[in-house]
Amino acid sequence: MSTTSQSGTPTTAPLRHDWSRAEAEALYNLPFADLVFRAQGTHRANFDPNHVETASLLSIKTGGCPEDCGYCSQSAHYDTDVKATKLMDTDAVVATARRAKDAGASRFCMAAAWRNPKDKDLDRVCDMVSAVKDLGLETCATLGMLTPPQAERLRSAGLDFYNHNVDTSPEFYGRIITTRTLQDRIDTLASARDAGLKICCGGIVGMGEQVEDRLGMLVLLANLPSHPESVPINLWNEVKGVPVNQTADRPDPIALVRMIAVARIMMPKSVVRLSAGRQYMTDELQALCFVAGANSIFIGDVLLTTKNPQTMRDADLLDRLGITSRLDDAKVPAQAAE
Ligand code: SAM
Ligand code: DTB
Ligand code: SF4
Repeated sequence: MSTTSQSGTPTTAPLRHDWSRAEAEALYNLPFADLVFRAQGTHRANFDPNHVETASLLSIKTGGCPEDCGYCSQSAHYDTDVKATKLMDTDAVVATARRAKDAGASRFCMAAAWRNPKDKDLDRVCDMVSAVKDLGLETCATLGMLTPPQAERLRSAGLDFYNHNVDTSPEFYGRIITTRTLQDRIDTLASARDAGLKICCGGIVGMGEQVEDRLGMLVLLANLPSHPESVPINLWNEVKGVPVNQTADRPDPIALVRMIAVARIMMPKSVVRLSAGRQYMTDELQALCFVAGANSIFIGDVLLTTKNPQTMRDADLLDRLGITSRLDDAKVPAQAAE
């Protein structure tokens, strides 16, 4: 069924993979009300506008990473406060996943600070994935670059989503990371997709990039062979000791809403996650992002190494907005959930 919004724009038009920068800019520069109206129309045509997905993150292997991502607390290239740890035990991961489920998470994402997993580590991650899946959670992993056989093994173990971000525009990419190329990332996304995994792919804003870079990133994502099922938009969470400190520039809140709206319009069926950086956002800004089409958040006091809003505060905000989520049927009170 195709519907037409009051602005005459079809809201369930076929998915496009040929977006130009000029088109993205034209959307971005619409008068704010027109842009948000159009994004909300697209959102309503594809999703319940009053529901958000709740994902929970766990760093299963922290720090000591050989990559030089200039925003990251876990890179071994920089002197940050993060201490490197070994890969967690499966039992501890599963216990954390169970708590996350009870606290209202629908998806559990396991993250490791690797350039790529070694096959012996992947055996253990596959065990974790199977056990977390058995709890009835959606599973996601983010482990760095994957070969096609590694992606297939993860899929066979029960992995639903693979998170691997493009991070920024092709033009700005080299200013942020030198140890792996954007093409490396695109190759990993292809391996994951070919193995039947759903893709979670987005990036970061607030590192000193221009609006054109943010739009360039959205065009890159929308023009992938298939749209990522999940698109995380991270606002850079400040980390001491990394190079991005020298360039960081938090976007104007209205610019962030505009970006979310453009993401919603260009990738109408993708879940857009308001990811890192919600700790800096007011309730009003988050509410505007939800109206503009964001429909997923990370819950829990910490992301990987940085802070996230308290679950109790999230539950209260969603309640005030009349937004449903799995937080509504959490088994444990939000303040005790962490
Ligand atoms: N090591 C794996 C990789 O990079 O593919 C997985 C984990 S990595 C932490 C996942 C993503 O988190 C990065 O690609 C980046 O987009 C985001 N991220 C990392 N540090 C961040 C920060 N300080 N603020 C916001 N987002 C961040
Ligand atoms: C994503 O795009 N955001 C998450 C998840 N994928 C792995 C990570 C955010 C990390 C924020 C910085 C930290 O806590 O270290
Ligand atoms: Fe390593 Fe991932 Fe951090 Fe880059 S973002 S330094 S790959 S943990």
